[in-house]
Amino acid sequence: MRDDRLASLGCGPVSRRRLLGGGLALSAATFLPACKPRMSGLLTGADTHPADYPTVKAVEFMGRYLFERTGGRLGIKVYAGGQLGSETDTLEITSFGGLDFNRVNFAPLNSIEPMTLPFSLPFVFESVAHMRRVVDSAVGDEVLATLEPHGLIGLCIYDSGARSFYNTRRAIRTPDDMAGLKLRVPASDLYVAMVNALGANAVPIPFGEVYQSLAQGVIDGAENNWPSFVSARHYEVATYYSLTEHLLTPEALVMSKTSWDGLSPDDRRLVREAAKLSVVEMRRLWDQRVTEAKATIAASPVAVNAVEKEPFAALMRPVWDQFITTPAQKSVVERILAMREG
Ligand code: GTR
Repeated sequence: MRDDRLASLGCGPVSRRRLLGGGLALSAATFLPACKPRMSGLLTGADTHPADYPTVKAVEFMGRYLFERTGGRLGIKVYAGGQLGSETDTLEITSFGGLDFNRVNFAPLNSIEPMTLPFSLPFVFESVAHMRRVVDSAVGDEVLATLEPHGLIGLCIYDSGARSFYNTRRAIRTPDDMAGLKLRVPASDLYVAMVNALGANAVPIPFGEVYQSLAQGVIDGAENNWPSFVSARHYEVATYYSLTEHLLTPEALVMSKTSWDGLSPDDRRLVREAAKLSVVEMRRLWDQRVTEAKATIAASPVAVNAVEKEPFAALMRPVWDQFITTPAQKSVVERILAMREG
């Protein structure tokens, strides 16, 4: 993150060595912010998506709600478009209190907390309705609560539709078509295993670097939902979109525990209330956005093809056993499956 942006967040750079010397284990960032807690005023948020994306709009909706309810004492400024760094980096910054809010996919949370893995399993959700039923149940709250020891307060869960594979080379109809393709995945060992299980080569790359990597031929493809495929302009270079719909993993809005601890009990209740209401707004915007993204693709040169999902599911199934190992994880998976209709 650029120093002037850190400064605007009230942060000064601290060297990795100093933090490690203080006994903190860091993974990605060389410089992390040392920030003053902002208990009131304009709270900050990060999102990898552009300013008009439903997740950004939903958090801004939340900010307006807080602003109105507190007579202007609290508000939220979202730094959109990945301008503060990758989701992995901004999560680290959030957990140290350098950012107040962060909207991320569950994928980068997988490496932080194993209890988030059940939501990222391939073909675990049978439909968007099933995913919404699960995240709206106690399971959603329980999984969000597991983030607290990592310095993150899980506030709510947003939709992310279905992720499918797209690439620059050929239509994917059967797993054989995946052979040898270099496919970008988010920073999650589960995603790497899932894509490699299909015979492709998984390449973890931050979302913000995917367009360039596709355009330069560093990778052949990636996987994502309709809105991301369009808004990140990946469809301009990857002209085969194959409807594997292997993941219906949702996304999370988290708050820094440092910032949370600085709020009064009334403000905490208000933040939770605002987050809950933002889910309703997000789903409305999301459904619209999926329709718009599909229309954009229909009017583009992208070839979309249907896929028989069973052979993909069968090859990906072993990653369930590889990543779901503890009784607590198994119980969440069982409860997710029990909420299926089919
Ligand atoms: C999107 C998601 C982002 C990010 C991205 C990715 O669907 O909304 O948060 O995780 O996928 O693939 O990195």
